[in-house]
Amino acid sequence: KTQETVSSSSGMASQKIKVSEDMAPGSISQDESDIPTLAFPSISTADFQFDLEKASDVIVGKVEEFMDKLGNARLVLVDLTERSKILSLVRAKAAEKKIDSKRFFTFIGDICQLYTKGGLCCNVIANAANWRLKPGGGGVNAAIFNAAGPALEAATKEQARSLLPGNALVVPLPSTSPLYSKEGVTHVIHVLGPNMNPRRPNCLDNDYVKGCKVLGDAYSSLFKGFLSIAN
Ligand code: AR6
Repeated sequence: KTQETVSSSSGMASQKIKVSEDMAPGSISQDESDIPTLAFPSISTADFQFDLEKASDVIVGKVEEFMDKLGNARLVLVDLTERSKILSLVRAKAAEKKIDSKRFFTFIGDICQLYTKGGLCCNVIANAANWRLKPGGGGVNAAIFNAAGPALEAATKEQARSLLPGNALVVPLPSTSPLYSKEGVTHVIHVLGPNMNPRRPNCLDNDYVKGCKVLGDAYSSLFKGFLSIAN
């Protein structure tokens, strides 16, 4: 196994784990797969058009708040490319605050293929959902519902039919879902963040006082939901 940890100039680690060809699936360090790990995308900052500077302050503030409640669990902020501005901002701010980079780090990759493509074991993943908790749309919501198959939609419906901004919903993933069997994901947590896009429902019209409050609430609900299944 080769493990490559790239440290940014600011010191906060961005982890990239390479899986070598001779490694059988499932053999990625037994110990690592035992560590409760939540992978989450940056809520509201793409389709919902939330300001990246402000979002990065909220993310780092909330991570800091939850750090001492985590135990041995880990939080991982994920985005698709190494050019991700939100990842750079968060890495720099987390390093400034000296947040433990073993328990919170950033990772580049598709949140639906973190284990098979990235070698990172995450038993829980978060989804930037829509208020109807429906598949489709775009971004990470479409990707997660596609990768999970119909099992996720059915399991979601059993829990709730809609979500208010600032809230999260923990959904146990049936073992028939490919996300479970291939990626080791046991739960998806849907999160509805604040919306600043006038073409989407409940637009906050640039009200960032309310927006930051709702985004903070969304991360609190997400991390609480994760801790309720991690420990
Ligand atoms: N893996 C990791 N990160 C991703 C992936 C992926 N497969 N796809 C996108 N991201 P967005 P929002 C990152 O737009 O702003 C949907 O249509 C992306 O680069 O998915 O909360 C829903 O139905 C960005 O950093 O979520 C809602 O209506 C982050 O995920 C609406 O979009 C969030 O981008 C929610 O918008």
